[in-house]
Amino acid sequence: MQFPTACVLCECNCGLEVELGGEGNRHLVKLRGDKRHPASRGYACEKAHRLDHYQNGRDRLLMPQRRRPDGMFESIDWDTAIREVSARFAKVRDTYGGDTIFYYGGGGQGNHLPGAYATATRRVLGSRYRSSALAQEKTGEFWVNDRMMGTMTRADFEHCDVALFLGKNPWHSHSIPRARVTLKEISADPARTLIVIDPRRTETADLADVHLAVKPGKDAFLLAAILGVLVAEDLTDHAFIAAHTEGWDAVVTVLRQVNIADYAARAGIAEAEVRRVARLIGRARAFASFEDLGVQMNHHSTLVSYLHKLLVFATGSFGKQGTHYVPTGLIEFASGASGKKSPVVGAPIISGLVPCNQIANEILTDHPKRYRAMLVEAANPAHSLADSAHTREALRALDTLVVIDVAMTETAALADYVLPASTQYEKAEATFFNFDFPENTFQLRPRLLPAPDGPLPEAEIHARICMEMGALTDADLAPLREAAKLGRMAYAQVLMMTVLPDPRLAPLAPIILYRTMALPDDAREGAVLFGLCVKFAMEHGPSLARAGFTGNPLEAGDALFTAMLERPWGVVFAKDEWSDVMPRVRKPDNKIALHLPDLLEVLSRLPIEAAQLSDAAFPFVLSAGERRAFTANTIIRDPTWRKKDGDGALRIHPDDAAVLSVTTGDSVRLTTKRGTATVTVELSDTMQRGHVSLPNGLGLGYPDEGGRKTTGVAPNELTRAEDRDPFVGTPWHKHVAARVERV
Ligand SMILES: Nc1nc2c(c(=O)[nH]1)N[C@H]1C(S)=C(S)[C@@H](COP(=O)(O)OP(=O)(O)OC[C@H]3O[C@@H](n4cnc5c(=O)[nH]c(N)nc54)[C@H](O)[C@@H]3O)O[C@H]1N2
Ligand SMILES: Nc1nc2c(c(=O)[nH]1)N[C@H]1C(S)=C(S)[C@@H](COP(=O)(O)OP(=O)(O)OC[C@H]3O[C@@H](n4cnc5c(=O)[nH]c(N)nc54)[C@H](O)[C@@H]3O)O[C@H]1N2
Ligand code: SF4
Ligand SMILES: [Mo]
Repeated sequence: MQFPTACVLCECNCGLEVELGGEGNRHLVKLRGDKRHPASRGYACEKAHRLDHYQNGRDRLLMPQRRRPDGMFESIDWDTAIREVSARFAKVRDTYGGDTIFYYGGGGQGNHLPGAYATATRRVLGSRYRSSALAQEKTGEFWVNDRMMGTMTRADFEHCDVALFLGKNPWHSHSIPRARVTLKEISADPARTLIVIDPRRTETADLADVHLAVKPGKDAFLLAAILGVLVAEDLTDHAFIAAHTEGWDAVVTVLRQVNIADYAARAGIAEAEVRRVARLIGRARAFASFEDLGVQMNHHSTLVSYLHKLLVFATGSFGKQGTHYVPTGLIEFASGASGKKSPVVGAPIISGLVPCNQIANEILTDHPKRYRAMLVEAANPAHSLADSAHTREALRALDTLVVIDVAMTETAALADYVLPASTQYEKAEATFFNFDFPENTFQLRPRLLPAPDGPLPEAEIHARICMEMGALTDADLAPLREAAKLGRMAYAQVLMMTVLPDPRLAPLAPIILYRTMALPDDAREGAVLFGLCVKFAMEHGPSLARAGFTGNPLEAGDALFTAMLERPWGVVFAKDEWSDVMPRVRKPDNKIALHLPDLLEVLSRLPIEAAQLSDAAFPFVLSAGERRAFTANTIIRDPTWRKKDGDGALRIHPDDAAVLSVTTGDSVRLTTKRGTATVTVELSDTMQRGHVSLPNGLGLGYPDEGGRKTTGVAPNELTRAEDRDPFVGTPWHKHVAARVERV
């Protein structure tokens, strides 16, 4: 039997058909791309075939763990765990205020439902501050987008004629549906052009028509030079700029001052190549582009995000097929700055998230509003945040650390309580990372196999905590349970009349739905989606109707939810028109705001700023955390899942290796301002001289004969929290000053 589910190793969540087998029928033995999935349409990369290493990891947690006074963990039963965890949080809340309880995580690449249920727990705890990995990658882009458009954009690579990947290697990291198919199509078509800006000759660059091997960290110069050419050679879209934007004149004034030859040289690219690329982009029929970690975790990251957007808008590459669009999401999760600041260091909160690089600083202080307790769910900050040693110290300094995870992670190892979650194949799950256009899809994956005795789905854990803390009683739930027996419409009406208008109950709606809805057992954790479907129907009726879900919001939302249950391989929930895009710009008269004075100011003094960032004592630039064939954050902990690059080698140019007299397989000492590590090298002429790279997701401990063995280097043992963007605090993980020495 083949069951529909999805791959959980990257945000694409390709639809899969899976056959179970092996011991107890608990192994994912045969996996293949599911043709019925509306976005991935049968596509899957090589990683999906290794998913059983996730489902059947050896460091799986089966019982709640409590730290004993001697520092060791002991197993406890769930009643004790829920009682004690609730009491510990209540004590922190009642003594110091709920705003000292910090929430981190809420989802990973394949699971976003925990975060939806956690909103209830956060409310009960009075917790106000939170963060997730987005605040160390995407918040710069969110901030720029919000100021320019009040919303976000994505790009239509399937229909573009010129594609640009900026600091992004979709061959391995994906992030767009069926990435390799699309890349190969663009590459093979003589009428289409693939441009890659990356210091390394990546697998994507190998397919490209133009590869600009920018000097690490110099993208701001390169983009400024490209924009300078667009202006100097009059390659901009005057009609678009006049009709749909504000503030171009101020931008042009600065762009005219860009010394194109000098900036191209600083970026390490021949001026003629810069001009060629500017012309390709300026004359494109449909230009689509994507920026990612290579620039978002690098010097001048917010400035680069801004320049990148200017490139899109100056060429009118927005709102028509093959260009950029504003997707219709089931929920909206990206927003800008609220003006709210973090309580201790006053860091800007973007999209509701405290910058990751400031979290430890918010704890390691005697400030009265320091975070005292933390709930971490589906994330591994002790490994993924900058400066692991500093993060560990901060996590240890908390009164209470509770971790909800499937495995004994680096973060769980520091916790006071670890609550074992069922895996993503042992409960219903979904993600909200669906951004396609004009049709957007959503997959509610039903449970594939039962959880073993012990672990619980997060929905259940949050429900128990909320009930234990007295926020919700059986009396509150009784009317809904009764209504559920009468069918979904009757149920929805009681929900609308009794729960939503009640300020005490409304924030607990996710838990109430989970506890009272009549649902098939294998989709129970999907309950929260019912509320989201109805909310979506209220806000996006026309998109939903075009996708075939009609009626009043309750009927249309219910029809969508029903379709999710009936089509577990995925549903098209929104159909849009390209003409819908422009009106989605949430600015006066729907006009895009091109003039961001603070960022333009940085641009005008770029050479001075850049000079301050170099450091002669460290001749190498380390990209700490590259995506490779067998990396998937820290989702799979078993090192044998990797078919190649088992230890996660340090890639280095052969000429640099020759100077050091080392070759592939040798060990070198890698030193940064933060730490030092011994690592195996791999010679690779895809690297530039002076640039070395380490993969992400390595350096994990895993049970081995006679103890735990760590494989590879954890990148954040080598990074510093202060190396971050001055505006929004995103880290510079792709640009770590380093030294490499022979051992
Ligand atoms: N296989 C795999 N896929 C993944 C993941 C994974 O762990 N493994 N993780 C997922 C996640 S969470 C994310 S956020 C995405 C990230 O996806 P990507 O951003 O594509 O991933 P990276 O490999 O970290 O960085 C991309 C590129 O930036 C380049 N780069 C380094 N320095 C510079 C620079 O100065 N300028 C420019 N222009 N480029 C530079 C690197 O050479 C690299 O090719 O991947 C997702 N997909
Ligand atoms: N130096 C450096 N640091 C980086 C990066 C880099 O490129 N370089 N990349 C950054 C980026 S882009 C990202 S996205 C982050 C990723 O880092 P994190 O956001 O910390 O997340 P993951 O490593 O994906 O860890 C996911 C966790 O979820 C657990 N898990 C899996 N399934 C379930 C489940 O069903 N329920 C629960 N409760 N837990 C589950 C896994 O065991 C794992 O512990 O790392 C960031 N850190
Ligand atoms: S790793 Fe990403 S691209 Fe590969 S199969 Fe899984 S979800 Fe799809
Ligand atoms: Mo990420």
